Amino acid sequence: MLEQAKIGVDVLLKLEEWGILDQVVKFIGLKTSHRLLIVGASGSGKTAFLKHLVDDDSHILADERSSIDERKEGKLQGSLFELITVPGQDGQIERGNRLDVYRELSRGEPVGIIHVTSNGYHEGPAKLAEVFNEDRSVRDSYLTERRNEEVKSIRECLTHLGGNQGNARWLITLVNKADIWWTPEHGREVVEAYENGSYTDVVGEFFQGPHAICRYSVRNQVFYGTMPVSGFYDDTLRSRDHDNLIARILDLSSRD
Ligand SMILES: Nc1nc2c(ncn2[C@@H]2O[C@H](COP(=O)(O)OP(=O)(O)O)[C@@H](O)[C@H]2O)c(=O)[nH]1
Ligand SMILES: [Mg+2]
Repeated sequence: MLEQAKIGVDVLLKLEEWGILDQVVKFIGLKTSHRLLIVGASGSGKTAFLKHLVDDDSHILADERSSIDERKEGKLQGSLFELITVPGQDGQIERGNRLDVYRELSRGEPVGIIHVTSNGYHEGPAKLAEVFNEDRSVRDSYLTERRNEEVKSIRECLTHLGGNQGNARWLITLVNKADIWWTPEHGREVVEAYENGSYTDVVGEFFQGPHAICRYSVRNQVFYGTMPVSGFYDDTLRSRDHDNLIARILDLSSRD
């Protein structure tokens, strides 16, 4: 979704396949503006995703932590999208900033929410010994703890923006970093855990609007410089997942 981006042919084909091309064409003709909130646990990939969407530059240093919200604007076929990330950490400053942004977004026009998750593969300032076993596999305890953080982050967000009176219009759960966890044998299970597991129960408690779950990967990156990518997630899948996401954003934003 680059500055002044046009909708690509593959996205149009997808919209046609879903039977919503007319709805989206009508919507983009209105050239309206929309707010998108990008939330998620620290290290799940929010900043990289934002840059990837707007600047086409996803290079983020692993220890580049943001303590306040980051905002960028992108135009897609004349419609303006304002994208806002909030910091994921638990520190006082970060939490305060996050809650300020939620309060701001609870007023005015409804908001589309993109929850960035990554099956627990959060990369940040953690010590390698916390993340890896001696044999260099990732500790189950690390992944479990980080997956709990993912649930915590969406619960907190929907506490403020969900509910009958809430300003959340739709939710996309981005299951990011597919380059790490996607394999033909087990990749589907990872996505299903977000579709059917306790994650969905928590979402359902606070939000009854439209919810889509999208596999995604911003880039290939060796996890903590230690664990290589799975090798099954190639550029064809990456661009297909990206088109699917853009089509889904257009679908959800253009519904009445
Ligand atoms: N392997 C992999 N790493 C990613 C992906 N997206 C982001 N990262 C890396 O994960 C780390 C944390 O990303 P960042 O955007 O800072 O996370 P944030 O704390 O949620 O803003 C960075 O080192 C990113 O380069 C991805 O799709 N795959
Ligand atoms: Mg960040």
